[in-house]
Amino acid sequence: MLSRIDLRGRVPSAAELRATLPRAEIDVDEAVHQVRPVVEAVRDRGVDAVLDYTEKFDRVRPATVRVPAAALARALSELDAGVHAALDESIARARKVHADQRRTDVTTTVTEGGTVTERWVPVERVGLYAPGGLAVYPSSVVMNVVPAQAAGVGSLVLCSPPQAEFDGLPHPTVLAAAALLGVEEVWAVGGALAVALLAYGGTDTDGAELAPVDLVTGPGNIFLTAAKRMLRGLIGIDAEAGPTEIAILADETADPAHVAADLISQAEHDTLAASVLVTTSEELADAVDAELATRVAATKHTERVGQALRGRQSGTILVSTVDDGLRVVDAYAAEHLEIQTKDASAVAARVRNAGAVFVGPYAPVSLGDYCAGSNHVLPTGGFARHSSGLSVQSFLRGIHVIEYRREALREVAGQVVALANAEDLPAHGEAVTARFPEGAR
Ligand code: HSO
Ligand code: ZN
Repeated sequence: MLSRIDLRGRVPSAAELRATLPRAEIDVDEAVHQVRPVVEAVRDRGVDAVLDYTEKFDRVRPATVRVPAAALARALSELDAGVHAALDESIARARKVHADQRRTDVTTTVTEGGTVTERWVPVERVGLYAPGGLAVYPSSVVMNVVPAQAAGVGSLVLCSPPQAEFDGLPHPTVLAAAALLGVEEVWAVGGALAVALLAYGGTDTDGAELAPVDLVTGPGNIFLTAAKRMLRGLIGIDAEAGPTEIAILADETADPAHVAADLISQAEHDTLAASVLVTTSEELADAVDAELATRVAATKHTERVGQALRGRQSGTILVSTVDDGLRVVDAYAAEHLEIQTKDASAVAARVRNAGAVFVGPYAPVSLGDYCAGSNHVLPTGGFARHSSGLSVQSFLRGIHVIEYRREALREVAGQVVALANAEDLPAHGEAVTARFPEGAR
């Protein structure tokens, strides 16, 4: 089922690996082209444009874009008891982990009377996005809201696409998750429209105001990503999210049934989702293929999963050693990386590039999707080489606060002047010497 690349006996360079490894080609710039008129319409005509396009894209025209408080309360009261309990657990675990991520301010005494403090300040107003589309994502509400709240963000607004079958409200489980987390401001708007409305703000049909936000986070389709890329600067954004990816580094000790089940679990998201197995064992690769054949036929979303696994973005890579496998997974920089080898912890400790690492036989990616306590909004498309997943840090800015007394400034006045003159910016130096009319030394 999975295509194969045999790298045994040779270890390509990182650059060569990047070119060889399977990966979906996603053209966000082309999508920017397509969303530009949509974003500009929202900038110019606000909620009217949102509603016109929503009617076209989502086949529904909500009476108001802002979700009424009563709808949130109703969604929570009607939430299935089992799902309610599961969301409670997911929220509690995520809160536990994210509370520990809070940064403390650090003051460094550089010289007597001269200090620099790094002060961590939450972003003031944040827009969070939970996608609709092929699935429903209350878990993404949790993964966005929990770190923002733990960071101390004062003003949070959640957007999720309106659903025709729910009278233009977002999915009730998404609303219930928002209510459970204490989010009161929810707007029924999806994709590029949501990003544009969050960036520019707008006035609802009943006069309710959506104040523009400073930062937008959360995964979505390529059009949402394109709008984020287009509006970056006016707003901050998290790492661009493409189709989901799982890579598994496995040796002969891995259980092929587990490996196959995990590869399928993420293929279930999207026909463009990537499932990549990197293994030292040809026997394991064969056994995983056999498992996939029966499991894909038996799973609910057979079509979608089959397409994702057969797509050019998925495949098996055979390597000679676990060391070579590490080189491969580092070059790939997966959103999710599972380590299913002997001494999995030691192998995992050597990974350099991954959005999140799942260690050993009992940490499948779907644990992290819902209930590990970790965040599931993670960098895809190789962005893990330079970006992190969502965390409390995503919602904070570090402000340097500089406090120098007179003598501390005098001490370094000559150096400031020397550097200012070296840059041919003498007025910079004069701003210091002006404070010492008697001469700096
Ligand atoms: N695996 C997805 C998150 C998710 N899975 C939500 C299920 N629901 C991207 O990390
Ligand atoms: Zn998932």
